Amino acid sequence: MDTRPQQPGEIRTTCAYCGVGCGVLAQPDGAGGVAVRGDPAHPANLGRLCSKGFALGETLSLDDRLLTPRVLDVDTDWDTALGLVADRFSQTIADHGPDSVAFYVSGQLLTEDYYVANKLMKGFIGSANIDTNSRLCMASTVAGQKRAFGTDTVPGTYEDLELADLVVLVGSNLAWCHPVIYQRLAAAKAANPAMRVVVIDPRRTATCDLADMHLALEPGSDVALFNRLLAAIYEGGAVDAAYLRHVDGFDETLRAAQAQDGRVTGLTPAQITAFCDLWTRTEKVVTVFSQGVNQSSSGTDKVNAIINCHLATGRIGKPGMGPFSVTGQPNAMGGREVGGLANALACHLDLEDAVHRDLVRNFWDAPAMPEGAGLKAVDLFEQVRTGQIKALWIVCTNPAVSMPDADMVRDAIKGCDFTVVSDVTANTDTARLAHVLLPATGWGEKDGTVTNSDRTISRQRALMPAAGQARADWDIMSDVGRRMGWTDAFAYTSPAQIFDEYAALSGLAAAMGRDFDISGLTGLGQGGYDTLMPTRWPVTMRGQTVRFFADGQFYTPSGHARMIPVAARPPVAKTVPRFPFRLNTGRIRDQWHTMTRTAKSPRLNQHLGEPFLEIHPHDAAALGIAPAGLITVTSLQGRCILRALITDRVQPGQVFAPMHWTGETAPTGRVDALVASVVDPLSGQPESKAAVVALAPYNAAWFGYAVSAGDMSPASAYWARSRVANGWRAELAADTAPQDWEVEARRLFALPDAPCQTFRDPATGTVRMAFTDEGRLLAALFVSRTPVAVSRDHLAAQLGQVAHSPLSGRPSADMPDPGAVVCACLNVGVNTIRGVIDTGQAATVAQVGACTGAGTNCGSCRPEIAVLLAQATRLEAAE
Ligand SMILES: Nc1nc2c(c(=O)[nH]1)N[C@H]1C(S)=C(S)[C@@H](COP(=O)(O)OP(=O)(O)OC[C@H]3O[C@@H](n4cnc5c(=O)[nH]c(N)nc54)[C@H](O)[C@@H]3O)O[C@H]1N2
Ligand SMILES: Nc1nc2c(c(=O)[nH]1)N[C@H]1C(S)=C(S)[C@@H](COP(=O)(O)OP(=O)(O)OC[C@H]3O[C@@H](n4cnc5c(=O)[nH]c(N)nc54)[C@H](O)[C@@H]3O)O[C@H]1N2
Ligand code: SF4
Ligand SMILES: [Mo]
Repeated sequence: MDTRPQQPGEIRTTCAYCGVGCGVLAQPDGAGGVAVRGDPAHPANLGRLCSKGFALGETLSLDDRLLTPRVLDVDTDWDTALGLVADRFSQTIADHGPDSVAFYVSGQLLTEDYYVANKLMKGFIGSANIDTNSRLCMASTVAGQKRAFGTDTVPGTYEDLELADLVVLVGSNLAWCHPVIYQRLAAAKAANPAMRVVVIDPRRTATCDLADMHLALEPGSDVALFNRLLAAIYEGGAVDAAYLRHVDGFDETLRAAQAQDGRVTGLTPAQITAFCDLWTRTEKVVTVFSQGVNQSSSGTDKVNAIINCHLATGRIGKPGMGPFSVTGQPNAMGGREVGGLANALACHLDLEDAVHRDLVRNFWDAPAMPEGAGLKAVDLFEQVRTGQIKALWIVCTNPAVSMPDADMVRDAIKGCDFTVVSDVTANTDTARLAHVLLPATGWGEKDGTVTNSDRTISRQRALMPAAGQARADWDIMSDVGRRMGWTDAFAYTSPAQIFDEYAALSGLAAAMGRDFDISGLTGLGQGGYDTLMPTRWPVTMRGQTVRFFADGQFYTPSGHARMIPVAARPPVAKTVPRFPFRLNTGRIRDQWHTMTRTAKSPRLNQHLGEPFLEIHPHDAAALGIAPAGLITVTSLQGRCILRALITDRVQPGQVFAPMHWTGETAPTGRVDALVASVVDPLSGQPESKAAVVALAPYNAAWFGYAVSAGDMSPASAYWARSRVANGWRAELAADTAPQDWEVEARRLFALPDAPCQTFRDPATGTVRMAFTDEGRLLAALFVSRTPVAVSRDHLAAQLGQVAHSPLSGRPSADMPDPGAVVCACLNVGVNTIRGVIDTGQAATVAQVGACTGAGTNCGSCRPEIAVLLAQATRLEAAE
C-alpha cells in the first residue's frame, strides 16, 4: 500500500462505487487517463482500495459515452432537448395534474443532484412521485430504523467493527460487496485472536472465509433466528435494565420472541444455541446487515428483529457495539438524508408531517407541495404501465434491468408517452427506450458530496473536463426547473450553492428536533467547499457527535426507542412442484450492477465473465446438468439461460444468480426478468432474493467461444460478451446450427474478406476458424457439440498478435497458460496459483502472495486463494 500523503498533481476524491466511500487520490495524465490510489488520509479506507476502485482509471474512456443530447435517436443541442422536456412536463401537468408525471432517480447521484431533483418535484411540480433505486436497496432499513429510533440513522462507525469482539454479518457478502470494510475486519481479527465472526447467509460466500461460524439458514427466516436470540438474551440475564428505561415495547416484544418457533430457520437447535450463547455473552457485538435482510417481504421486520436485540442489551452507540446497516451505493446514505424517497423530505423531515412540510415550504418558498407520499418504485412503474404516469424522467439508474419483473418494466417504459433518460452512456437497456436522452457528466467529471455507510460526508471532485457536451445532473435539472417557470428557485450556478442551501435547511430541521444537522458547514463558500475534508455528521454549530443513542436519546415523540414485536414470515412466493427451486440473486466481486462502467475494464471482466447459476451437485445430477452446461430458468414472469456453476456453496433446492447481465452483455442473463414484484408491506422494497423458478438443461446443438479485435454482433439464442485487453470475447450457443459456419463467422465478426484458416472434425462437430491480417489474429471462433474446451485467456491474449497455431487453442510450452484470473489487481491466474501450491512453494495465502503477488494489493481475492489451498489439501487427503 502506498501510504504517501497527497502528492503534487493528485486530486482528492471519493470512489464511484460502493457505500464504503473510500477516499481516492487521482492523478490525471492530461490525456483522459487517470492513475488512482487509496487516500491514506480518508477515514473509511486509510489508503486501501478494492479491485473495482483500483480499476477506476480503466473505465473512463469515451468510446461508449453519450456525448450530445438526443431526441428520438437524433443528436441535438441542449436548448432543443431541454425545451422539449420542460414543455412536455408542463403540458402533461396542465392536462392531467402533477401526479401524471414522475422522476425515478438513484443512490449514485450526488447529494446536490438529489436535492435539486426533490425540490423540483416535491416543492414546485407539486407531486411526490419521485422515488429512487434506494427503494430496491435500503428502504427496509429506513423503515426499520424509523420504527425503532424515530429517525433513519446508523448509530455506529466503521471503527466499531474493529473494536468489537463479535461481528455478525447477516445477509451480507462483505468480502465482495464492501471489500475495504472486509479488509479492515480481517486485519482487526488477525490482531485480536479473541474476535469472532459469524456469517448468516443461506449460501456459503467468500465472506465465510473469515467466519468462525456460518449459519446457512432457510431463506427469509432471519426474524425467527433473532427472535430466538432475544428470548435467549432474556433467559441468559443479558438484558440491560438501566438502558430499558429509554426503550418502549420490551414486554410485548419479548413475548412475541418467546412464541417464535426456531425450527423454521432450518438450523439445528445446537447451532441456534451456539449462536445465541456467543452473542449473549459477548458485550462488544456489532451486527452488520445488508441485502439478505432488506430485499425481503419481511425486510423491515428483519431489521427490527436485529435492532430489538441491541436495544434490549443496551449494546448500541458505544464503541464496538451496535446494529450496522451497510449501504450499497456511493450516496445511498446521502440520498436518504436529502429526502430522496417518495415519503421523505430533506434533512430527515417527513413529507406526511404537516409541521415538517410547512417548514420546507416556507424555506423553499414552494408554490405547490403534495400532502402525502408519492408512488414507491414498484407502484410507480405499474402506473407507467397502466398509462397513469404519462411523462417519466429516469436519472442515473437502469430500471429496465434492475427492477423486479424487468421485462414488464422494460415494456412499460417503452409504452410511456414521454420518457427522458439522463445517463453517461446510451448503451443501456433503459436508455435505448428514451424519447429524450441527456448526457450526464460521470465520475471524474462531476463535483459534489456523498455520504457513506458511517455518515461520513466526502467530496467527489472533477479530475477532467466534461465529456463532449455532458452536463452535471443538478445543472440539467435546474435548467428544466427554470424553463418550467421557477427561475429564482433554480438559479444555481455551482454545487457549492446547493450544498449551502441544504446545510442551512438542516439547521432549521435540527431546531425542530431532527438529528440530521450539518449547519456547521453553512457559509463554506466555494473555497471552503473545495477544500472540505471528510466529515461525519452531525456537524452542528457547536461541534460533532461520533455515535448516536448510547445516551438513550431517540427521535420518537416519547424520546424513547421502540422495540417492535415481530414474527417470522416465509417469502411470499412458495416453492411448488411447477417451480421447485428458490432463486437467490446478488453480486459478484468485480462487477457493479448493470456493468455500464466496470465491464469497460478488461481486468474486471476476467474474474467471472459470464452470467451463471450456482446449483448444488445433487440438483444438477438429478436434472442431468453437466458442468459448464447451460440451464433454462423459468418463472411466472420470465425466462433466462445461464451457465451452470455446480457447487455445494448453495443448498439443495436453492440456486443463486448474479444480477449484473443485461441486453447489452447477455440478453438471456437478465435475472430480474425472473423475479416477481412482491414487496415488503411497510417499506415497499422488493423481495429480490426469493423468487421461485423451474430449471431444465438447455439442449444446445452447439457451443461456441469467439474472440475478436473488433466488436461482435452475436445473434445466437444464447450469448454473453465481454471486453478483453485487445478486443472482445463471447460465449455462444443455440439449439440449431447455422447452415454455413464460415458465413456465420464472417457476419459475427463483420469480416467479409479476411483470410480464414479452418479446421473441421465432423465426427465431433468441431469447427475452428481463425481470421488473420498479415498473420495477425483478427478473430477466431471455436465450435463444438459440448461446452468448448479451449484456453480462453490464451486465445484472447493472441488477438492482434502473430499467432503461430491459433487453431490448437492451447498455449505452447514456452508460453504457459495462467488460467482464469483470480487476482484482478496483479493479473494472476488460477493456474499460476495452483502451480505454486502444487509444487509446495506455498501453503498459506500469505505464501501464495509472496510467490505470485496474488492477494497482496487489495486483498479481495484472498478468500478465493484460500479455497484453492483448501482444494489442494482435500486432494492430498484423498490421494
Ligand atoms: N462488487 C460489487 N459490490 C457492490 C455492488 C455491486 O454491484 N458489486 N453493489 C453495491 C450495492 S448497491 C449494494 S446494495 C451492496 C449489497 O451488498 P450485499 O447485500 O452484501 O450483496 P448481495 O450479494 O446482494 O446479497 C448479500 C447476501 O444475502 C444473502 N441472502 C439471500 N437471502 C437471504 C436471507 O433470507 N437471509 C440472509 N441472512 N441472507 C440472505 C445472499 O446469499 C447474499 O450472499 O453491495 C454494494 N457493493
Ligand atoms: N435481482 C436483483 N435485482 C436487484 C438487486 C439484487 O440484489 N437482485 N439489487 C438492487 C439494488 S440494491 C440496487 S442499488 C439496484 C441497482 O440498479 P441500477 O441503479 O439500475 O444499476 P446501475 O448499473 O448502477 O445503474 C446506474 C446507471 O446510471 C448511469 N450513471 C453512472 N453515473 C452517472 C451519473 O453521474 N449521472 C447519470 N445521470 N447517470 C450515471 C450508469 O451508466 C447506469 O446506467 O439494483 C437492484 N436490483
Ligand atoms: S470498497 Fe472498493 S468499490 Fe467500495 S468504495 Fe472502496 S474502493 Fe470503491
Ligand atoms: Mo443497492
